[in-house]
Amino acid sequence: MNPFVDSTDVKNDEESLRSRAERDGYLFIRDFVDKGAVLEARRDIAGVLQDVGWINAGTDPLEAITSHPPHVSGEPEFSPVYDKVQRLESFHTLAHDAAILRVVGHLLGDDVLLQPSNIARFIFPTNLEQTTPAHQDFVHIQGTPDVWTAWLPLGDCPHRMGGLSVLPGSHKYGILPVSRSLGAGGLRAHFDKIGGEWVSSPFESGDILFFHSHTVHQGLPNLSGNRIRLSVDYRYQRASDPVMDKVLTPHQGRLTWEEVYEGWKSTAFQYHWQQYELTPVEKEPVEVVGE
Ligand SMILES: O=C(O)CCC(=O)C(=O)O
Repeated sequence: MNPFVDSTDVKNDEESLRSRAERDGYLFIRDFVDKGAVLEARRDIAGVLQDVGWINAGTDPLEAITSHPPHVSGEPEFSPVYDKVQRLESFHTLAHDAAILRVVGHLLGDDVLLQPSNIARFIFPTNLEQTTPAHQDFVHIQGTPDVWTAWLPLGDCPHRMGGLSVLPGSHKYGILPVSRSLGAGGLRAHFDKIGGEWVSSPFESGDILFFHSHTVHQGLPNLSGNRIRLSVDYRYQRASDPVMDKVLTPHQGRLTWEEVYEGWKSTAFQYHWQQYELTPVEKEPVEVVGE
């Protein structure tokens, strides 16, 4: 697979970042996010996964070695574990990384809202048919098309661990039809009318991928054999644009923010969206091909 266009050389050049984002629908920047904060989130999430036996006992949790049967989002066993991760301060704090906010500020202007519903992923190295299908985030998050997702692995993510790939320029084709699929989100975009080649690159800790809500992207299979891939995805939009009400709750909607914030050391980022007068909108039904 061809590599991402690497925008590390223009990471401080607002004009170039905007024109590349407009041209390709994504930006890939190396060595960008505070690695200490990435490591802290990895350590905390891996700690939760080792406590529940998903990462092997007696191994270094940071290695995320597993011989546990795979779990995927949506299964009853997954939810309580996911909710423990949703309570982690380090996981939510990373979304406020100053470098990330600078780039999304360049792309969106100065009233940037981090959608509170931050997402963590733990992708097992088995049941590869559950790899995230090609999709556009807008179908799931709605509100406004002007949303940029920041996807970053928590730690190195060489090709054998998969990662994320994008179809460059695909954000210019509007919303594509979808049908049911396995994998995160459960909907696969029909992107056949879009030409071009998928791109991806191995990630190292601190590297980041930004993409537009209409950009078609997909997970790559975790072929590592015995390691869980840990990643996070955070979404940013203008506070003055409509925001879908569901993204204002903790992801998957089971916890309250009071429960999430219990035991946090700092209040600095709690209820951060309440500084804005938001315009929440309800989710529109999604039309699914074949139903
Ligand atoms: O990490 C994954 O497998 C999927 C991530 C994704 O699709 C997203 O961030 O929108």
